[in-house]
Amino acid sequence: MLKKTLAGLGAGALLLGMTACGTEGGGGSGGDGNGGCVSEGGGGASDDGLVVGFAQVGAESAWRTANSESVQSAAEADDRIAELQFVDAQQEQENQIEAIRTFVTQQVDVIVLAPVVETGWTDVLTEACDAGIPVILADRGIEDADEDLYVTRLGSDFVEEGRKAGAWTVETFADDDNTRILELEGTVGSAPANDRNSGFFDVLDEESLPYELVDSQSGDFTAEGGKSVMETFISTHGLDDIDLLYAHNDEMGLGAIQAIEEAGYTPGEDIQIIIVDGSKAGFEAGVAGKLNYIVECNPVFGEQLMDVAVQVAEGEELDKFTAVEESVYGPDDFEAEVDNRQF
Ligand code: GZL
Repeated sequence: MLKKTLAGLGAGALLLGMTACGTEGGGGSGGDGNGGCVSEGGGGASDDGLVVGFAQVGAESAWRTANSESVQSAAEADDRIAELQFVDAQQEQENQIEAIRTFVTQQVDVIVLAPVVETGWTDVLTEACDAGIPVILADRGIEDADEDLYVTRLGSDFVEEGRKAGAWTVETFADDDNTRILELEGTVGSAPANDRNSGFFDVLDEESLPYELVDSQSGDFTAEGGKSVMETFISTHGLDDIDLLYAHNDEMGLGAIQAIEEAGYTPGEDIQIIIVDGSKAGFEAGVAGKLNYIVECNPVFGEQLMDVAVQVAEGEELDKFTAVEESVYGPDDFEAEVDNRQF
């Protein structure tokens, strides 16, 4: 039975420590990182199991909540894991940096980071490396310059997600002489925002679709942000000449749908809408005809992450990136899939 305690950590970050009753966390025994950071560790778990520190982005979306639940329940069920020290960084990079420094001080065996943005990690990941603690990236990535400071990334191929959205757009608007697009971008500087943008427009350009990006702003992956930005789009551009809204996640797309309806337009008809994630709420909006395409981004990879943590602690060589399986869904799929959604 694992005991859960909740303690404040830094400016608003929440530390959730799960420990087997009576079992203390293990010392750092970091595995051999791939690339430049090779620690003398690699001794694997102590007799009690691994102590894993996880610096999570926050709780901004259904996707994030499902991801946290998947990781926490997988750690709780896995006898190889003695303790998961979970920090909700409230979407603030400084909270994640502080959490990593705490993990180093406590000499956890493995650090897992879901980096809120791609840059600003060199110093703190070097500190983890110097302490002999291997780092795994979960979900989002960081800039290539720092790729030697983590062992592997387990998560989605965000460029491919953008390409899938682009391919549907090219097919859907193939006969139009100019497709006018609004884009709701994710958190500024984050890998999913950067890559879902580049993948999408790469395909439109490769296929020579005539289009105009009328406006693009970040809604920070939240419903409030999506609604607010969409209200600004509507007041600035109107919707009469807009063909498509490309929202980088469900929450922003659902927030935008509220704004579109409040402005007297019919989402899914007056303006076609693409969302990325595939939450139950997203599929319910699809069943209601309020959006037109869903690119799946899978948050349920907790068990796979525990396997990777054990492999890393034991110093196994791993590929730099492991993609989780994901699909796409159109209007003919929404009804059949909605009850299968896990978040
Ligand atoms: C993608 C993940 C994104 C989701 C959003 O892997 O980082 O962050 O698409 C979440 O819903 O906020």
